[in-house]
Formats: sequence, C-alpha cells, structure tokens
Amino acid sequence: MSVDRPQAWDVESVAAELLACEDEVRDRSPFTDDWRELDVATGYRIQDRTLEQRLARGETLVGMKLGLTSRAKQRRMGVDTPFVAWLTDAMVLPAGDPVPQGRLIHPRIEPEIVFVMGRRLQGPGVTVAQAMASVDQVLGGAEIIDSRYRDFAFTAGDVIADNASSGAFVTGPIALSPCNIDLSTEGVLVEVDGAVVDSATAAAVQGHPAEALALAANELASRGRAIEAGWIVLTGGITDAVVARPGSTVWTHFATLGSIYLSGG
Ligand code: 0L1
Ligand code: MG
Repeated sequence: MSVDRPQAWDVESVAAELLACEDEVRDRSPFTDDWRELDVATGYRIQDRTLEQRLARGETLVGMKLGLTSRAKQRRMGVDTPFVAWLTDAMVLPAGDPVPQGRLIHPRIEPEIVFVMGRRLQGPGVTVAQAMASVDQVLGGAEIIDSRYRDFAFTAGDVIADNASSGAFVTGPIALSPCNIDLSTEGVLVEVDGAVVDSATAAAVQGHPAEALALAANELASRGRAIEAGWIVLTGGITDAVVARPGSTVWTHFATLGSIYLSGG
C-alpha cells in the first residue's frame, strides 16, 4: 500500500508535497492516480503556487523554461503538449560544477538552446519574428532535469505542477547575437563516457527555437504575465535526455555554440 497519499489533494497540498519531495530528495506516484481533475490549468496553478513559495524562501526568478518542445522528448515521455515553467537562481549550476547528485532524485541531462532576453516579450499573438527580435543573446545549454515522480512517469497536469521536472541548468561558453547564428541548422551531439549517444539540430524544437519562445510568451499572456528583459529562457530538450550517472562524463557539443562538460558527480 502506498504511504505517500493523503485523503484528498488540492492546489495547496500538492504544491507543498512537491516542494517537500524536492527538499527531501524523494520521489512519489503521480497525483493524477488519485486526482483525475489535475489538468493542465490546475497544473499551472500549482506551479505558480510553488513559485510563490520558492520566492518566499529567498529564491529569485531568473527566467523560464519550456518542456516537451521536441518530438523526441514528447515520444519518450508519452505527453504531446509543450509547456512552460519557472527558473530561479537556485537552479543555476556554475560551469564546471558536477551534477549535484546529493540534492537530486534521478537526474538526466539534455541539450537546449538558451535565449537571454534583450526586451520584454508580451503575448498574445507573438510571432517568431517578434520573438527573435526580443532576444539579446543565444547560448547552448544543458538542463539537468529531475522529476519528483517515480520513473519520470506523469501526465501533462502532473509534470506542469512539478515545474516541468526542473533541477538545474548550465549555460555554454559562447554567447552570440541571434543575427549571427542559423538556429534551425545548429547541430548538437551528446557524448557519454566518450561515445556519441544522440544528435539532432535545434530545428527539432518546434521547427525553430524562436517558435518555442513565441509559444512561451503566448502561454504566459494567458496567465497575465510576460517574458521580461534580462530573463533566461531554456527552449526545451533538443534530444532525449541521458541519465546522469555518478562517475560518468557527459559532453554536449554544439556546432557553433561550444561544448559543455558535466561530470556525473
Ligand atoms: O521530465 C521531462 O522530460 C519533462 C520536462 C521536459 C523538459 C524538456 O523537454 O526540456
Ligand atoms: Mg529541458
């Protein structure tokens, strides 16, 4: 019999339980096993509540991330809805630091295109051209995702509530103006312990990562918010994620945005 289920769930209790799982480094069953009404809209209310609590405990909002923007990720996770979530300063991993195994449950690593915003981007109706025009810098990045759900098994409502499996992220060594890179043809190789295990181009992300940025602005508009100048935006895993095993080495090599090394810790 499961011991991790109280009688009934609501926005407040799910938010508290998700943060407790994170703090105590433990996983659990998806809430939708018991609470079928936990849909996308409810997931976002829970996600916003956890953000309030992160800010109340001293974290700073530094941007946002998208999840499941590529078919590779959608197929793997069995969820075909892209979604957005929050990034705080507590999730920033300095370049060169190992995967922080001690505070993560079952980390996985995935390559992403990262935008640094030069201007505020306010939906609805944001186009790809408007999205690109609001970007100051483009970088490669590696996100270390960590689901609070056992075996990364969840529905869209569950994973949105769980801040889209946020864990940590690291940005790469090269920052380019968006005018100086063709993102749709930017290639990436993922190398684990010396072997290339996956590759793709950034076009895997919604045809072009700026499409994901526009999607994020339009999604936030429906919640009365905008993407702010100075924010970091992770546009979603380009390939499937690889398990971050202790003792392993993971390289993410971008064609023009440089390489990121992560020790599995
Ligand atoms: O756990 C997951 O894979 C859901 C988050 C998706 C992250 C991404 O696609 O970048
Ligand atoms: Mg990601």
